[in-house]
Amino acid sequence: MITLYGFTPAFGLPDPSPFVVKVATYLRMIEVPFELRGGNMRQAPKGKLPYLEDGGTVVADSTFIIEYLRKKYRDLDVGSSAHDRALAVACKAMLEEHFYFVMVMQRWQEDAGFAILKEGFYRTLKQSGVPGFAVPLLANFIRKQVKKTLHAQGVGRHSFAEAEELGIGHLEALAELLSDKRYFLGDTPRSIDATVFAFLWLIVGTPYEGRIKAYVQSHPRLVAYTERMRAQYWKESV
Ligand SMILES: N[C@@H](CCC(=O)N[C@@H](CS)C(=O)NCC(=O)O)C(=O)O
Repeated sequence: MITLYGFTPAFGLPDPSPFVVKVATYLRMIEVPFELRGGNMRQAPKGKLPYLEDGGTVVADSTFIIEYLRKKYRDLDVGSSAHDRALAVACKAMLEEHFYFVMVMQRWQEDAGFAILKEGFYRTLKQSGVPGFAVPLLANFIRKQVKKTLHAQGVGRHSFAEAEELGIGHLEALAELLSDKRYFLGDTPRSIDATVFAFLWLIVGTPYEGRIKAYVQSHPRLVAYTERMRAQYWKESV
């Protein structure tokens, strides 16, 4: 049985990380059974979650995990055109390497976002054996580290209003590319749908309010796509 190591379920979603939800969704799309477990970042081969264990094989990073699953189990991209593949690569990079950091900024750097994140994060730290008195200290230390990462990446140097503006630009592009198609690339579900869906689900399904969420909610195509994917692959959450 495959084990996917992520964080812990939050806000009625299987995981608060888009990368974990993406892999879990791909596994559901190809109908391969797996167990989703809380992982330890210190044991993660690349110090990040998710990673996956399949028999003796350990694969880290959601992109390499999906590559592995495509090769070993089922490749949802068979038969897609070179143009569609290029579109998928561009869209994935936009969401994972740019938009993601706007989400991180909202959750970790913004006080309102951190107040929401803190509750689940404290619980996770306690469950992993951190003594009660040290939990807020460690949480603040990690928050500082995340802020440093955001600064180094660049998005953390903007005001949050500017970052939201960038994020909305990404979502506008996404809505335009999705258009009124059933799946991101047409009538057939492809691996890129796991990424697109994971990000949209986390935006609409978590209590981080603001212009990003309002933008998605005001776009019937984005909402309908998210609901469709959820009804198809995460029935129990509907
Ligand atoms: N490129 C990685 C990104 C995964 C990632 O950024 N995971 C975050 C949680 S959403 C993490 O584990 N961060 C811990 C850290 O940066 O120390 C993937 O696709 O799996």
